[in-house]
Amino acid sequence: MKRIFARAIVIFTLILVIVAVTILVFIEEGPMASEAPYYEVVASAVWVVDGDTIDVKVVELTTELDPKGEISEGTIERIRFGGGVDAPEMNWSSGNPEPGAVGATELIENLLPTWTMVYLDIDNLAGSPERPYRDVYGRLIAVIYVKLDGQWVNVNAELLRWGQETYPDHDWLKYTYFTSEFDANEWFEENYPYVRG
Ligand SMILES: [Ca+2]
Ligand SMILES: [Ca+2]
Repeated sequence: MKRIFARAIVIFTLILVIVAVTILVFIEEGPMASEAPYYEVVASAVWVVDGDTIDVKVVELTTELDPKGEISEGTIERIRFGGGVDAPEMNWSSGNPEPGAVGATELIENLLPTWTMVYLDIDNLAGSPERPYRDVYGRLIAVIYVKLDGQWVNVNAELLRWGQETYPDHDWLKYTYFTSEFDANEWFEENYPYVRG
């Protein structure tokens, strides 16, 4: 009787271990994890300029890009968030930021501490044939992805969602009239994978 009891405990323990391991594996690889998004440039975050602009150091081009875009490894680039999104202005010179500007900047700083690896989907429709991918200030237009605890996150979408929720008076989609590869409306679709819950 004692031996049967001991054997039952062993089997029960084994089952517990198997269940625990299964749960752990599921948490690691489970529904939280998402497939890598498409991107063309891997870079390292250097500096957050404001809620919709960051500086990065280009690490690697993962695909061939138009040489007229002049994106090359090892250079510092200023990235303007694509998809028509806009964060309020910091107004550095007057020291009088618009409502939501400081919060937006802090949101991006928290998502992208210096040297965070970022993955850029460059806006292939931005700029001109002579000077593709860039706006009139020479900034690259892109969607910025970052991997947070195994979850791929679209930083542009995070900014937009946070902004519309927290500062609804600001026009967070001010620049959708620009020709763009990206449609920010897709980032609000129910099954859109690259946003946090
Ligand atoms: Ca802005
Ligand atoms: Ca692209």
